[in-house]
Amino acid sequence: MSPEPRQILAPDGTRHGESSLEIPAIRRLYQAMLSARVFDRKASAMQRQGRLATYSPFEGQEACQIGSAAALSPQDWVVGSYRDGGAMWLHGYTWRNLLLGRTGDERGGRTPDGVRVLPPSITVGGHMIHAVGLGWGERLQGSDGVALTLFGDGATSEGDFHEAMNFAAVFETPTVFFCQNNGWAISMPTERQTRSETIAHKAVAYGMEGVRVDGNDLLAVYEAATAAVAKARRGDGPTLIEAITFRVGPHTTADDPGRYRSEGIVAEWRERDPLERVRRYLVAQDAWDEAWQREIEEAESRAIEDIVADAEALPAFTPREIFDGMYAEPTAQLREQRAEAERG
Ligand SMILES: Cc1ncc(C[n+]2csc(CCOP(=O)(O)OP(=O)(O)O)c2C)c(N)n1
Repeated sequence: MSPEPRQILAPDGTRHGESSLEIPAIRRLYQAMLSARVFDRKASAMQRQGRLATYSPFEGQEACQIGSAAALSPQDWVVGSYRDGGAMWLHGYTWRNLLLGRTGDERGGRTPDGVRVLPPSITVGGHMIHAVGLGWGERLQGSDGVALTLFGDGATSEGDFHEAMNFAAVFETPTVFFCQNNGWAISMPTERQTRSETIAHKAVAYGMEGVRVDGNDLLAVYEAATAAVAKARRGDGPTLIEAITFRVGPHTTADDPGRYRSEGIVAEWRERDPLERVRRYLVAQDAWDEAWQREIEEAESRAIEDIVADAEALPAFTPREIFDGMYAEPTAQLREQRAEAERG
C-alpha cells in the first residue's frame, strides 16, 4: 500500500490520471457539492441565529461525501455520522431531515420511505457495526446491496471500529469503510490518534485491502469508492478507504478551533478547496462559465431557503411524538410510557 494518497486532479485543476466520469457527470457532482456547501453554511448561520441547537459543519469535505455516495446504487446503504450530511443527502436523506434533527425534532430522524440511509450517528464509531450488519443482512437475503459507512480519524480509536473491521473481513461482508481523515478529532490531531503509519495501514491487520486517496479530489474519491463498491458487490469483501481531507470550520458550533490550530493551516487547506479544484478542471475543459455558476448558486440557495421555510413552518413537535418514530408497532413498555406521558 502506498502512503501517498491517490490523486487524479491536482489542486490547480490539472488532471493526471484516468477518470470514468464524463464532463456532464462531473458538472452534476460539482452542483451537488455546491448544494452541500450552501446547506452547510446556511445551517451554521442558523445555529448562530438560535434556530438550530448545534451543528457540525463539513465544509472542505464535500469531495469525500459527494464522491463516495455517488458510487452507490439506490439499493445500497449509507451509514454516517453527524458530519456526513452531504453523503446522506446525495443518497436520498433530505436537508429537511438534517435540519429538523438539529433542532431536536424527532421527525428529523425519520428516513423517507425507500431511502437506505440511517439517521446520523452521534456516538463516535457506533454506526460502523450497523453498516456491517446491514451489508451482511443484504448478503444473507441474496441481494448484492452494499453498505458505505463514513467516519472520522478519531473513530478508528473506538472498539467499535475494531469489531466492525474484524467482523467484516472474516465474514466478507459488502462494506465500504470510508474514513475521512480530516486531521482532527475535535482538538486531538491525527498524529496523537494513532502510531500506525497511516489509517489505511490498519486494514492490513484485519486482512482487508486499504486504500489512501486525496479526499479533496472528487475524481480520485469517486474512483476509489467505485472500485470498493464493485468489489463488495461481487462478493469479494470489504475495503478501508482513508481519504485525506480537512474540516475548515469548527468541530461543531460549540467549538473554537483557534485554541488548537493556526489560521495558517486553515489558509493552506483553503488553497486545496475541493469545489475550486473541480471548477478549475471544468474551466480547462471549456465546461464552466460564470453565468452557469451564478445560475446553479442561485438555484441551490433558493432550494435551501425553501427547505428551511418548510421545516420551520411545521407544527411544533410535541415530546409525546418521541414514542412514534422508533417502531412500526410499539412495544408494551413504550405504550405504557406513552400513556404515562399523556397523563402528564
Ligand atoms: C463514543 C463517543 N465518545 C466521545 C464522543 C464525543 N465526541 C464527539 S465528536 C468527537 C471527535 C470525533 O472525531 P473524528 O472521529 O475524527 O470525527 P470528526 O468529528 O473529525 O468528523 C468526540 C470525541 C462521542 N460523541 N461518542
